[in-house]
Amino acid sequence: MNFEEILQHEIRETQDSTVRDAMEYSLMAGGKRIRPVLLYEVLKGYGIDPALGDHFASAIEMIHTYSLIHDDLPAMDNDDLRRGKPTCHKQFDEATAILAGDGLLTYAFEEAAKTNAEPSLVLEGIRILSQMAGPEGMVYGQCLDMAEETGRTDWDALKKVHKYKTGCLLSAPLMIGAVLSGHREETAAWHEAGDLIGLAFQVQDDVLDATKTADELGKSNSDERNEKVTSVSLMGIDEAVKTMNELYDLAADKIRGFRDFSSVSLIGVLKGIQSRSK
Ligand code: GRG
Repeated sequence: MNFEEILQHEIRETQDSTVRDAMEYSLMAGGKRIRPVLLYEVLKGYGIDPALGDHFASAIEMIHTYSLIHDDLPAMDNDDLRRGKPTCHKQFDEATAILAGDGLLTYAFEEAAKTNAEPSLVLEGIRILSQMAGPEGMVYGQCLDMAEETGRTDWDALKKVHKYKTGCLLSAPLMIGAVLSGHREETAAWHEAGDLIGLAFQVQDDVLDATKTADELGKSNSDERNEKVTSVSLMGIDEAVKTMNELYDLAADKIRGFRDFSSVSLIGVLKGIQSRSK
């Protein structure tokens, strides 16, 4: 089964319900699957069969999708368009979208626990996933972003928001890949690589938001509507593009430095992300 088939199969294991329809609707709406790809690439780089990461890759994509569903809700960014389709609460209703997010978040941990590896490695992977997604990670970033005083005031504050809100869930697959490959001692360094990728990815998102239409991106630009400070509004488009490229280069340098790791393929993927158009 390819990754799309795995995701669809796993979500259909849950009870037949409107919430399952909503989870499946958002999960299978055509995301770029960057986080799963990062996990598979770390396993491959360490010479491990990527199939070992199937359940964690699915879990991370479920958590990512939950975060998008909840972020789009009227109480948060109030967006109508996601992955080129009506957002979950527009397609279904608000209560169903809240439950779909809750369902994806919870089911993700059952999914991760199915991993057929040494139990202590699976447990450490689950701990990392929880830490990166929860109130020490992505949820903290979202909280910083929502608060006037801790939100996007200047570049340092913006970097902090992105480190948690975006970086943590991009670090998780890298760190979990290292753990499942038996390189637990490298998780802190992979976290640093993920932070760099996260910041680069977010600056790139700001550049794309400033230069492309909602139709081209398949999502609405709520930062502009909500008058949020972004890297482009702070430093201008040319400087933002320069910063983004520098950050991707720093991430690639960091990845080249890992011992016993064949970095060519992951760096190729990183170059692909750097040249993305949505
Ligand atoms: C609701 C707890 C909670 C957190 C929400 C993910 C998030 C935090 C907010 C979404 C808005 C945003 C700009 C997040 C930054 C991360 C980001 C750029 C997400 C989009 O990721 P892609 O481009 O999306 O990988 P696809 O659709 O391709 O999977």
